[in-house]
Amino acid sequence: MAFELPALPYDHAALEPHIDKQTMEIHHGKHHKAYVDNLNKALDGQAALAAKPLDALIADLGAVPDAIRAAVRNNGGGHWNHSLFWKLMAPKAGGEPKGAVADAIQRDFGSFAVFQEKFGEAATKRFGSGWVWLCLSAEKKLVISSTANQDNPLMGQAVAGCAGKPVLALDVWEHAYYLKYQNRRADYVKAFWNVVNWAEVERLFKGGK
Ligand code: MN3
Repeated sequence: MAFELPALPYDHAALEPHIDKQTMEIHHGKHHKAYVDNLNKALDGQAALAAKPLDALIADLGAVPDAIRAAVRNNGGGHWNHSLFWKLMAPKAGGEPKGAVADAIQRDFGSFAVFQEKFGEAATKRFGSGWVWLCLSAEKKLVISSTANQDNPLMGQAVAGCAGKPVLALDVWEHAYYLKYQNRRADYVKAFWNVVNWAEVERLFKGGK
């Protein structure tokens, strides 16, 4: 069974005016699709690896042959990251979280405002292309980190430079915002807060897959 591009859980225009329709069309239909296609291409003839669930595949890159490891890391990471990212946004969403994740943000950052500031700082400071993460650590603490390219915390400390279970993610590749925001990454980050699907963040925080 080859990996497949998941459908967007809403219309391409549903996140307007914060994330524009054309960006969503290209981001999902071209960029994400290319990660899926290139992952399948890399795994051609690798039946055992191709049969693994995606999270298990990218969490154990040591099991991937040298010749295709970079391709699996980049494209498997790209597929996993974007599949998560679409669900972390929603129309008529955003604002402040409620419930258990709100309490944990308060506990680990002092306030929602401080958390937003630190997450935004990680986003603007990430040089080049990458992602910003809010993860639940092994000690059950919420931590902010960022990775380059399509790396993610599932790949572990040694590969990605961070670890933990992602509960919130932000794509800071230029392809995620350039059409509408050009070089203004900080404005894109500000807009992101209007579309965060906190119900999904809460579900992941509570142990959902
Ligand atoms: Mn992207």
